[in-house]
Amino acid sequence: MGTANAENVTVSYEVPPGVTVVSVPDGCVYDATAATITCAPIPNFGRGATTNYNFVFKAPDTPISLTGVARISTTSAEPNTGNNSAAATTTVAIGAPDPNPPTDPNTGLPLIPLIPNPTPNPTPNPTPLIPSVIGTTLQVTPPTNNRNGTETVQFTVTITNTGTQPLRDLQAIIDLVRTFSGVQGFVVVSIDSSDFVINPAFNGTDLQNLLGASNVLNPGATGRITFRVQVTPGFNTGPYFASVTVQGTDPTGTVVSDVSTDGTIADVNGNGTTSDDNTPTIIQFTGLPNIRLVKRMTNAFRNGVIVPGINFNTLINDASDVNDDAPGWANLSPLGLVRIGETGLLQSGDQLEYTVYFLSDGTGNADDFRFCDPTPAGASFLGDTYGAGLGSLLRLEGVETPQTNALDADAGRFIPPLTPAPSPCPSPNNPNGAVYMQIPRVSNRSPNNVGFVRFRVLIQ
Ligand SMILES: [Ca+2]
Ligand SMILES: [Ca+2]
Ligand SMILES: [Ca+2]
Ligand SMILES: [Ca+2]
Repeated sequence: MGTANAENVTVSYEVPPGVTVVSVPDGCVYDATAATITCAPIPNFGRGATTNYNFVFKAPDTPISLTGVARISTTSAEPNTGNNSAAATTTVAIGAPDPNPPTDPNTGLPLIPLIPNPTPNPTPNPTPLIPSVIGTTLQVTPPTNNRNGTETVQFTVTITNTGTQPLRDLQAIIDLVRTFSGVQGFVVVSIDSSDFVINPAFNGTDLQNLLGASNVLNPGATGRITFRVQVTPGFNTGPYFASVTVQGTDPTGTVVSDVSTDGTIADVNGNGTTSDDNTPTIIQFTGLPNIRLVKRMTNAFRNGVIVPGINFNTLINDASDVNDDAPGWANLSPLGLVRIGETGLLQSGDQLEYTVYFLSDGTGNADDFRFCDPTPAGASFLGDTYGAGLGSLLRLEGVETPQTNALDADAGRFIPPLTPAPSPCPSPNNPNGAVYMQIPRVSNRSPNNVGFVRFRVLIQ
């Protein structure tokens, strides 16, 4: 660190994966998300001076090699800034025989020194280290779909002091940018608590503290914070994973913290500590469905053979229709004719094949997809085109399946003329009959977001 005093000396420690942080000394804060402990800067650190920090960790039950990295840096203004930071790596083999392991006198837990110090430290540690005494849970409601591209999700944070001492400077922190990485946008619309002073400026982005200053949580007490976020998920409907980090300071100055776990019980596994119950809370948006239909004539038959002179293998972009040239048709071109121009090409007794293409291109799946196509006047539905009693063909998720005309287990049916036809059929009187499909879900994800319904009519 050079020859002069060092200013603003900052110490941080990268916690090894797998361990549970039990406590950190006064002035240091554990960020569970970053798995890093950061201590308050020392304004002026004299040349030749030493200090040490003790962190208490609980090792996993199974043998493991734990590697932690301590870093120290200074912002001193001096010519040679290349020596203003340093790092030290320590590796501890958990489970290896150690005849004389260093332990904390209060907790009996092993101590991991921040910086290996070959000389005995003459200064006794003045701060007794105590186990964590805070626990938190996070619940969310299923998002409310506002049907305008946004969905509102309500979070409830519950914080409990399970220890025997009051916790001051209580805080709860959530990074919504990280939580909702991938959405088009979000905005915090409310934050409330009947137990704590909240931070009304909380926005989840640059202001991530849910609580205001000077909140105290007494031993055995529980408090809640509720906030609502309006999210514009776009096509990334989730799942998303949310966690809140809470912390408080006990009367000795020790900062204790906990990462939330899903649900309402902070110590899910009932082992007396909350630091090993950190299951993220899952948020799944639904998005908005959107369906496009394009109907085309795709073949014509006379006496069992194709009527010559008509090219159905054509892709037509109807200028009056915005649906037939949507980008989602890339996986299934809606080939066929909108109209047959030359009169006399088709005649009474010919069979005309229709194909109604469908595309699901909303931000959410199209659930309970219902399709109705009434038979046009001057024509009659042919009920055995794809086999006896199989009058229509459904292409769904790349598979073409003939559909029975009956109302049964498959998706399709033919509703005979003058039999009442349900929505979305335009006329309940159903004068000429109608092809009807009911599909539980049409995915909005390629390639399963396209398909068609095909059938033939007899020209009268
Ligand atoms: Ca926890
Ligand atoms: Ca536990
Ligand atoms: Ca068009
Ligand atoms: Ca059927």
